[in-house]
Amino acid sequence: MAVERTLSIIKPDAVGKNVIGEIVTRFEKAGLNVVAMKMLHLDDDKAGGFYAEHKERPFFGDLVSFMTSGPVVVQVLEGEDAIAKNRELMGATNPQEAAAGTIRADFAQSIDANAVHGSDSAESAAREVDYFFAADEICPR
Ligand code: RTP
Ligand code: MG
Repeated sequence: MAVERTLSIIKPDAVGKNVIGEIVTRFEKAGLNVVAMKMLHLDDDKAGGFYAEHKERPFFGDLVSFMTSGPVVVQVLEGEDAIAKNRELMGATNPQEAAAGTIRADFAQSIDANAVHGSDSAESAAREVDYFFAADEICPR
């Protein structure tokens, strides 16, 4: 399996619950390395551009409001099969459908306030990492 990079966001609900460290620990214990990390408070343009693929969806306005409601932590995770591994650790989008022991099952409230984002494909990962990080902000081990 190939070493990949994926973009992770700890969303405003999880930052507000003070579980940044608990979430990062799950990545580290699963063998994913944090190779870039920063805290940001997104504005409408930055959040809307990030979720541009969902612009026509009925939930887009709520999604942007939620993602700008407080600070987020954006990270680049690197490791074997990182994209799928991160999605597995996150659990289903709707926390009520998320498998026991996943981040969303343990920390998320609702389909809107669902604790984390993770890139869903190699193409999204490349775009999303570039969206938040310059090359010299990424520190491979
Ligand atoms: P994310 O992009 O945040 O990692 O989440 P995801 O891949 O699991 O889900 P996605 O389909 O990309 O949707 C992005 C975010 O939009 C909200 N959403 N609401 N009300 C709804 O039906 C609905 N569907 C999606 C969720 O907060 C989801 O994380
Ligand atoms: Mg998505």
